[in-house]
Amino acid sequence: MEVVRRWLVLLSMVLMIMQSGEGQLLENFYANSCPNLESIVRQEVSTKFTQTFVTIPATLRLFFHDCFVEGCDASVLISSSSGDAEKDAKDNLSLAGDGFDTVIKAKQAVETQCPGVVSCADILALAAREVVVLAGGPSWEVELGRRDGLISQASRVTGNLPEPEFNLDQLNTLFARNNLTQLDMIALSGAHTLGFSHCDRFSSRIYSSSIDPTLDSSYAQQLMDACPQNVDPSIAINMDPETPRTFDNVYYQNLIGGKGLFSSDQVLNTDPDSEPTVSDFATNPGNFNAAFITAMRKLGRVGVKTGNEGEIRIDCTTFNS
Ligand code: HEM
Ligand SMILES: *[C@@H]1O[C@H](CO)[C@@H](O)[C@H](O)[C@H]1NC(C)=O
Ligand SMILES: CC(=O)N[C@H]1CO[C@H](CO)[C@@H](O)[C@@H]1O
Repeated sequence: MEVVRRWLVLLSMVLMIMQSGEGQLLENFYANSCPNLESIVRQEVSTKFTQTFVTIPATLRLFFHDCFVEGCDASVLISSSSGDAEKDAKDNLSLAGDGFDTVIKAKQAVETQCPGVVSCADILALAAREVVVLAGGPSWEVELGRRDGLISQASRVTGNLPEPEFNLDQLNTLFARNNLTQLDMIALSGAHTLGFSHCDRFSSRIYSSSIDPTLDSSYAQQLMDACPQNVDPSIAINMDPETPRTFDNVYYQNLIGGKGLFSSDQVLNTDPDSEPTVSDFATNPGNFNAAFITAMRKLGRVGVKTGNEGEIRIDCTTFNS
């Protein structure tokens, strides 16, 4: 019996090592090492939110940009004195500073209780969940155990983020590279139910030789009023014209009404391949929420570093050494 018992102990140890070696994320990763982690992050995010609503869209978008460049490893948070880190890339110019500030503050609060234990990448993943909940969206369990990356370069952003002019094939190709399906991509695009866009990101739809025919005409007029030609480039408008501060499925209803702000939004309804999903999400908020949760958890697995890869950054904006 003793021999069998020893074998079982050995076997379970081997299985544990194999599991950690496989780079699996776990929901209870910090259960022993930082048991109050989730409540600390929740507290810091809600404090930041009482200061500015921008906390919500800025943090959600920051998570997406982090994951699509080098994987979800907080590479987007690095500051470089020479201005060539990931966040300095052209595609990142419009990332709102409040998303960075949210993660930096939450990390500082976490460090006081669990120094050197929790990655910035995990704090960003938790903060992204918190802001969705604060906006009235669904909640979910966040998988944890990511390590912070050691590379952050503006030049490595090129080609890894979607452009607002993308068609369905281009969107699907880019998301597939990140192990995300068309269904995931349509659900994640629902994040555009929140937040702001600068006028230049869609002005070609209203100021070319003809107005984009997939735009509802009164919405097109509204966009021209808000964004006259040669407008101050810092002007930004709501991406969801109906319920801009609520995480809901109105984004999909807008698409059906010709009120998708970017071509990459509107195409989800005009392309017959994706239209049935838009129609489903527009009428069944529960289906949208479930698909969004699945997709956010999958997004959170993209390119993650685990085990002894990368590092646990002390200051989210700089590499440890
Ligand atoms: C499907 C392809 C996507 C494209 C082409 C796209 C493009 C854009 C663009 C051009 C902006 C406006 C930025 C500005 O002018 O300030 C924006 C904003 C935003 N995007 Fe996306 N995006 C996509 C997917 C996503 C995903 C997957 C998420 C998150 C899950 C996301 C979250 C956001 C949020 C929350 C904002 C508002 C940011 C703010 O108010 O600070 N986007 N997106
Ligand atoms: C996609 O999934 C495969 C199989 O699990 C994995 O090896 C690969 O690293 C993943 N790609 C990304 C970008 O996460
Ligand atoms: C939020 C943030 O840090 N955005 C930066 C993106 O990159 C430009 C160019 O370096 C900076 O000016 C922004 O501050």
